[in-house]
Amino acid sequence: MKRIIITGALGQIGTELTFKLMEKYGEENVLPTDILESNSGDVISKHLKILDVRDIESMKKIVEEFKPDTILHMAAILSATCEKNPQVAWDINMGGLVNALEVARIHKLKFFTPSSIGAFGPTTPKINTPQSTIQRPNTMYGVNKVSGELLCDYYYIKFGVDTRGLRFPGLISHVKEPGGGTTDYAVEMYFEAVKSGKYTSFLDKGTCLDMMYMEDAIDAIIQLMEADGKELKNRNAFNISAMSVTPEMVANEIRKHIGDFSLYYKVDPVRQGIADSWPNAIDCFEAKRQWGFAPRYNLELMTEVMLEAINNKKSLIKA
Ligand code: VAH
Repeated sequence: MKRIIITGALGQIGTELTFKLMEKYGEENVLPTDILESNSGDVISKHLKILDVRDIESMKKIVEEFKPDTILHMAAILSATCEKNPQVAWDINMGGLVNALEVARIHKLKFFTPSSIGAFGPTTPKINTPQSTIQRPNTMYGVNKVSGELLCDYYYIKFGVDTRGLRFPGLISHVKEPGGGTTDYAVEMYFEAVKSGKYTSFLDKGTCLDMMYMEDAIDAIIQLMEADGKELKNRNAFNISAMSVTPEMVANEIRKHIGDFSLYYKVDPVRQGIADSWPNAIDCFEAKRQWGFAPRYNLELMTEVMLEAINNKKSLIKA
């Protein structure tokens, strides 16, 4: 990768990914795009171009002007929001993906888009979920992710587009909070622990899901995209995860820093249903073997970093 265009650059992953890529490849070689505007005054807002990924003509025009060698297609609607309006979700998630793949094909771009543990369903083995296994998700988000994985593999086989993808677990970040996800409870818990010392989880006690700190997710994207394509036996998409946690495990780790933190439960049946259809702990052997995936953050270190960063934000706001 030398010159990169990103869609969904204002999203939870897109934001930190854009900052990291600008640092690594140079501000002038990274073009952030998003359907939203930004007046944050940061380096993303300085370079941001407005792009609705359903508008292929605008996408083509931006690519023709910027001349990237890579497109990182991050624009998507997350799991819980997809269930609120599945038809719009299909339109954005799949319409946007087809457009990005077509632009990659026409302009011979290297291509990345995220998949998710959401690409698995209730009949998928829940423990040590294999790289290749049953994928019958019963959510619109999962249908989008499985269809997306198949479409990206098709563009590689049929047109030779260098497509690559990662099945992300729940991603925990403090730079940009997520929106509309099922795993968002974990991020909310950290922020509420600092803000009020208590949190009411919309997922039930004992709900075990794969999670990862955002820095590991960003590093994994760059590592996969810089890997030698000839060594990849899989492409769309690799299982990756750093930990399998329940709400009470996160709360117990928070209590090592905020002793009187209280966790309550008010289960949201929609998001509980989504979470129950996902695996508990996926197997990441192929990512480790084929391109050296090696997450650095476990629950203990992630909690330390999250609480420190949120506390710093809080003191900055107070100052
Ligand atoms: C979601 N954060 O909750 C996303 C992710 C594995 C979860 O795909 O929809």
